[in-house]
Amino acid sequence: MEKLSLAIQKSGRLHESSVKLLKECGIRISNGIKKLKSPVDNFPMEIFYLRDDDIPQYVEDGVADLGIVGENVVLEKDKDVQLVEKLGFARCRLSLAVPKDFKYNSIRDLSEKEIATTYEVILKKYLKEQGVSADVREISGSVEIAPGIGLADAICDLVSTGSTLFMNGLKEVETVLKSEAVLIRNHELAQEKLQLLDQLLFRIKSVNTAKNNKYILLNIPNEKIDKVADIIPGMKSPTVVPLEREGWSSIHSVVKEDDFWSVIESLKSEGAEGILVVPIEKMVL
Ligand code: PRT
Ligand code: ZN
Repeated sequence: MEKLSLAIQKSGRLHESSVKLLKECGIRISNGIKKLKSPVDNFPMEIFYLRDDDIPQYVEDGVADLGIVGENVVLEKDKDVQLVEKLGFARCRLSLAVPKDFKYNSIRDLSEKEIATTYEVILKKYLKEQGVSADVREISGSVEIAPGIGLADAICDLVSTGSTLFMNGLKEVETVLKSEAVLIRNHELAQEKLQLLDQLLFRIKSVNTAKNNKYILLNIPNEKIDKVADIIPGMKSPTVVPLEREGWSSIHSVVKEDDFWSVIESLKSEGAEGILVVPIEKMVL
C-alpha cells in the first residue's frame, strides 16, 4: 500500500507544534526524533525530519509528498510546491526595521540604503512592488546586529514579540509579510496519495476548527430562548433542554473564539445565567 511522506522540522520553533498537531490528528509516530525518518503505526504515512530550509526543495522533488514549514520559507525558497492549508501556529511577520533614531516617514526613506536580511527573495520583490531601489545584503543570521556594527542601515527579519528588535535598538517600520506554518504538497501526487491527503486534511481541519470554537452552556428564562438562539446559532441550531426550575431552560451551542467576548456581553444583557464555556477537542463539519 502507498504511504504518504511528510517532512517536518527536525528541531526548532516548528518542531513541537508540528508533532502536536499530528498527535491531535490521531497520528502516532513510532519512535524518537533522533533518526532521519519515523514510521507511523496507525496511518499509512512516514515522517521525515529535516531542516526547515530544505523542506520546500524536498517537496518539489517529490522526495517528500508533504511538508510543514513557515510560509516565509515557502515564499523565500520559491519552489514549485502547492500550499494546501494554513495551520495557525508559528505566527510571525517579516518586517523592516531601522535604528530607533532613524527619521522614518515612509518606505521612500530606504531608497539607496543598505538593508540586511536572510529573506533576499521576498524583500527584493517587496521593494520592487513599492518602487524603491535599495541595496539588499544577504547575511546568514543575527541580522538584528547588522545596523549596530555598521553593516547596514536597516534590516528585514522575522518578528514575533518585537523584543529582539527592541533589545538591539531598532524599531519596526513596515510589515513585508505575515506568516504562519503551512502544509505544502508536491504538485503531482498519485490518486492513492491524494486520497490519503484528503483524510489527513479532514483531520487537520477538524482539529483546527475545534481550536477556534468553544462549547457554551447557559441558563435562560424561556421567553428569551429565541433571542439567545439568534446570538449563538451553533452548527445547526442550539440544543435547548428544560430545567427543573419552572420557566427556565439550558441552552448549549458553539461560539467562535473571535466573537467570544462580544457574544458573552450580549448573552448577559439578555439575562443569561450560569454561563459555562468549555474547549472542544474535535469538530467534525
Ligand atoms: O534549524 P532550522 O533551519 O530547521 O531552523 P531555523 O533556525 O531556520 O528556524 P527556527 O526554528 O528559528 O524558525 C522556524 C520558523 O518559525 C520560521 O521560519 C518562522 O516561520 C517561524 N517563526 C515564528 C519564527 C519566529 N516566530 C521568530 N520570532 N522564526 C524566527 N523568529 C526569530 C527572528 O528571526 C528573530 O531573531 O525570533 C527573533 C524575533 O523574535 P521576537 O519575539 O524577539 O520578536
Ligand atoms: Zn532554517
